[in-house]
Amino acid sequence: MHPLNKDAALSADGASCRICGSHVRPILDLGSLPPANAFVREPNEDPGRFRLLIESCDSCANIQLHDCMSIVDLYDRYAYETPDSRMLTTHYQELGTWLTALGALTPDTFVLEVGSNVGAFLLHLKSSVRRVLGIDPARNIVAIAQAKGLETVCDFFDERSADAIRRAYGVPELIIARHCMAHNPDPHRMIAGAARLLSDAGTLVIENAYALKTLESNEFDQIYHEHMFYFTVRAMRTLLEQHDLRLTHVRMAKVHGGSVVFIARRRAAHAPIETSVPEFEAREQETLPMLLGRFAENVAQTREQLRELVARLRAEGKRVCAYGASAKGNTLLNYVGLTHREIEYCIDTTPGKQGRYLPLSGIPILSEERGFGHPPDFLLLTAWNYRDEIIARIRERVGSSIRFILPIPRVHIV
Ligand code: DWN
Repeated sequence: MHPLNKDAALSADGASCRICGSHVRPILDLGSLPPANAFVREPNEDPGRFRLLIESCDSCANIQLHDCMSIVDLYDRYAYETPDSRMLTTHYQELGTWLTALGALTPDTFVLEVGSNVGAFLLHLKSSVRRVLGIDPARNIVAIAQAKGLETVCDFFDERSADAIRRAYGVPELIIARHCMAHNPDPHRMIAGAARLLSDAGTLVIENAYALKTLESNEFDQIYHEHMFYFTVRAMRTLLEQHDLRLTHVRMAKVHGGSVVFIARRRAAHAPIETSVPEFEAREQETLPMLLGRFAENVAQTREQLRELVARLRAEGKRVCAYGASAKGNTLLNYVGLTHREIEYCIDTTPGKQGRYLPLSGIPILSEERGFGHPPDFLLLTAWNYRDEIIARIRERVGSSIRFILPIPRVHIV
């Protein structure tokens, strides 16, 4: 694991909104937890702990992490590889169909994906467009994408790298940033890069976990150091407008616990604004204060319920393991206080995670082969966002003896 610089990692900007500069107020403090993808080689290895405090802005409805770790420390080497998932594949298909219907994706399109990870989405598109290019800051992850034959630049995306891309590859008609716009303390830098590089009639697509869904469904485990923003539509529009970009469409997607897809074009292109934009914003205005107000209480309740449930099962002699060494799983386990004493091991299909331990909780990560050798009684689904496909696969493989603990939206067993 890449060593974290514990002294120089944090940067906090007083208490102002990093999108519009207004005053922010605290919403929820999860305490100090390890970085969620800091899988360790030894159960007791200390990856450092950093505060997870989120705050909200009444002016632009932005929700943000107060303390931001250095992005070099977070992404120089990176543990997350987009998994093979039926749900994600379906999402890529639906997203492609929508973008095609909007005229944003044609056989003549050059697509740049920001935060392209191992290239799952670009591989899906590659044969049907003119050119695909990825950019991602994690060296180990870029090497995997390149080995699949995907052109991928290893860098952070901003105005500087946007200029380098223009010089080396030309101007993309479509820039897509899926689940990475929140991964930077200053999203203005990424948006500025897109605004500089995009073709005049081009389309910028941003996908991110949707703040309203995170709050409504009590998905507090989405809070970790990589997620420096929890975007609402209003906050995203405020951000885009500062770069002469116009938010024209908004749409929900089922992936990652409920995501939102934003479409933006240059203001000068005079693209019409779909009714989805004001509709989403109206709903946010109506419900956000109430959702923010009760979030901390819901989170505390989940902690108590999950602790009690696992303690009861263990007292009854049941074996409890986890499935999915996800980033969110580490927030869940460490905030709730579950360790290798309660959770025997965690199963995950990512080869690079197997053989390591979850940070702080010290839970070993095993392959499916090893994990299902002697199946547990209960699996805590720490990758609950793939719930249906994971449960179906395990039932097919191991039978129906295993039961599943779902932590979200309320602790329950299926
Ligand atoms: O924003 C982010 C999201 C999109 O991805 C990142 N900051 C980090 C990452 O978050 P995560 O780790 O919570 O994402 P996933 O995709 O929910 O992680 C699922 C984990 O479960 C992965 O380690 C892969 C694993 N998995 C598995 O073992 N078997 C997943 C599936 C679908 C499976 O069948």
